[in-house]
Amino acid sequence: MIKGFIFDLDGVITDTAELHYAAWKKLSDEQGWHFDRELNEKLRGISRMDSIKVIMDHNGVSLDDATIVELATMKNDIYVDSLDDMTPEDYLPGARELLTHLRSEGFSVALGSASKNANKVLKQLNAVHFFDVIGDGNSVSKSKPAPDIFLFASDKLGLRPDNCIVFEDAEKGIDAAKAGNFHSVGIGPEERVGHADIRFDTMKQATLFEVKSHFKDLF
Ligand code: B16
Ligand code: MG
Repeated sequence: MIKGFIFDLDGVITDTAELHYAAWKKLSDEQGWHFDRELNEKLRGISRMDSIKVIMDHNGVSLDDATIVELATMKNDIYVDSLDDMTPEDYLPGARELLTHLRSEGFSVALGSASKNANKVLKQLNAVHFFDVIGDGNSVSKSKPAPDIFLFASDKLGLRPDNCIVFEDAEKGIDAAKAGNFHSVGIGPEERVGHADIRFDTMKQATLFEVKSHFKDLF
């Protein structure tokens, strides 16, 4: 039976991808690196340190570890500053409605995000009260496609993975959900999340009614 829901943050609750893009673009321009939206797509759902390595590989750059950390920190400072402008108007359409509905029906709800800034994002959105457990980039060391962040969340909720549905917008996020034996809902195009148990183009379509209709034997 489904008792809990675990949500990714960027691309599911809110679209911070655009802010990550602007911050990586500023850093890349300063470094003389090529960075565009196509490359930004490859960073969806992966950690900050993995992200900078993808950008460096793409540019044929190699640097010592201390410099890599310094540059990733510069990007993060730009990103965190830009979060100040985020408001409760910045939920992806349908996300707040779904979270409200889950609360009113008494489901357990957790966050399972790769971001180390998830708490700040949730505060800006005024979304903290929707979550019983917050799993973020500080909770586990192995990032998606490893299932660790979702296992952390289900464990803290006191639920087995097969009692939980994971919402994810990233290919590696769905891989992680499957690796952990969670049910999965993909948000986005077929080529990205077509391997989820069920897929919606946007969160607006992913209502509790639709989700229950798909997983009807589990409710
Ligand atoms: P930070 P999610 C992910 O969020 C983003 O999709 C990814 O682009 C970012 O690199 C990662 O968080 C780490 O974020 O630099 O804030 O720690 O989709 O897992 O909610
Ligand atoms: Mg995401």
